[in-house]
Amino acid sequence: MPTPTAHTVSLSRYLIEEQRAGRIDAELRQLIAVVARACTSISIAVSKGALGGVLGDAGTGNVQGEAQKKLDVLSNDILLEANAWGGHLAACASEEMEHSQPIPDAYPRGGFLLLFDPLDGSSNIDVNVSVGTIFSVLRSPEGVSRPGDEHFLQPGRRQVAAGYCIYGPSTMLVLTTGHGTHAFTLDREQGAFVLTQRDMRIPEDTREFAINVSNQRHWEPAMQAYVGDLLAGKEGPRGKDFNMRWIASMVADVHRILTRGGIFIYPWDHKDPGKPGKLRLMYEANPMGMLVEQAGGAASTGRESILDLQPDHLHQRVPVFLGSRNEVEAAVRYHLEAR
Ligand code: AHM
Ligand code: MG
Repeated sequence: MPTPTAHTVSLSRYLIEEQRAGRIDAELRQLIAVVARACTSISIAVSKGALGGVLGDAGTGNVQGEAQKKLDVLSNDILLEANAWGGHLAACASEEMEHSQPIPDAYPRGGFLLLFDPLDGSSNIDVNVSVGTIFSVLRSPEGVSRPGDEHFLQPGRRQVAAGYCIYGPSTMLVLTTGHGTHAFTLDREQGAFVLTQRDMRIPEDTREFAINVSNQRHWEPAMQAYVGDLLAGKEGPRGKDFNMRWIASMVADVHRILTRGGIFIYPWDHKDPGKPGKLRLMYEANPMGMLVEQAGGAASTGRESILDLQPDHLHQRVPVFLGSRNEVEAAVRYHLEAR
């Protein structure tokens, strides 16, 4: 038998080998395979664009009062349908639904809970910029036969798997089950994801940051000071020039950071004091935090580790600082010293 090269390991083979090594069980393997299949369907819909009649607004709003795109609704439906009947899940929760949904009584319920942002960055769809699906997997608490919202409220540290699928020039699935972060590229002819990067590593230092600077006047003083020092470049206290990138699609910004380093920031601001940040803990910050930590990076609220937060509700928002470890630690220092 030929020895497998990196590009001959399909996602199915990778998952079976992980199961054989005792790192995942058959149910989790099946769950990840089903999510990957749903992402392949979403990728097909996204790539059809105007030809598929899928662009534009759905004419509805989600639980957070945000206008939904047709593709938000379609992606949510694809993920729900794909995961309903396999017997591996107990319940699903989505950024697009007010409450979690237990698996219908008609099907067997499994031991896991799945959370997802079906199409993150969807404001970018109509301008043909990369978007993606983000997902997080938790264990369903023992002895609970029909999980409700409260059973999802577990710290990110308890995730057993997390990942995203980016719909860009190529479609890629980036996955962790707690043993490194690995990237798979969709081979459209074969209809299969193929391992193209094992063990992604984020450089500890960086000269690149990602933030929506249009919110600067709403930031707290520690943020003003931190970004001010980045912008001061070589002549400032950091002693080096920084480059800036902002795609406004978290999956695309995080993918760049997993590929070449950087820091991604969506801080708290007082534009809308009722909202502690824009990004959602359960669907965005936790899964991205796990992927980044598994690649050697760090993920913080600016004051504490994201993965250690005890969630208090399903759609909770948090400030997010993630990426190159030393840069995240530098940003955290500005916040802690300002106390
Ligand atoms: P969404 O889940 O409604 O798409 O919002 C999340 C997105 C992230 O992908 C991105 O980082 C951020 O919102 C961009 O925000 P802004 O438009 O303020 O730059
Ligand atoms: Mg989102």
